[in-house]
Amino acid sequence: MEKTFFMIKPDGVSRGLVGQVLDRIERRGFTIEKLELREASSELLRKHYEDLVDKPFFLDLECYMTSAPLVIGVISGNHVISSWRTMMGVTNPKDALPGTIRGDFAQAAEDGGGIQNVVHGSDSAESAQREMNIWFGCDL
Ligand code: DAT
Ligand code: MG
Repeated sequence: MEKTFFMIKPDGVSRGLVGQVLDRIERRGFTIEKLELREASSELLRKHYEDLVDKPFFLDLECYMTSAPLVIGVISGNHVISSWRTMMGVTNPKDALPGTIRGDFAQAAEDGGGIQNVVHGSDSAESAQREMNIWFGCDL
């Protein structure tokens, strides 16, 4: 049984989409193992997105992710890491297919604007373990 780390990002929380996202997780048969409403500190975010801190869009990303509370959690199930990525849809809502969370709930950014795409999910078993450690640490 796999576990993955997920988030409902500040746009998802402030737009009132928490229930609909959790509903999709439960409908799919995945188990919610952990769930918390959190304010993300810049320090934690820099760890979480350590591969992106040097990108030109990082400041936008940091402002977006610290703009309002987010929901973090751990879900488990068979092949949950890749299945949750499929349920989310691709990174840019412009290209996300209908039926995916990003394709159903997110809108493409203005040209040059930052991406707000409602949800996060770890992209591998290594990332899942790393992100669970960052956000839940000893609490796991
Ligand atoms: P994902 O969230 O699909 O795993 P990622 O890990 O490559 O995508 O990027 C993390 C977040 O950073 C993404 O959800 C939105 C933002 N982002 C990524 N690429 C971007 C870009 N080219 N312009 C603006 N924001 C971007
Ligand atoms: Mg990613």
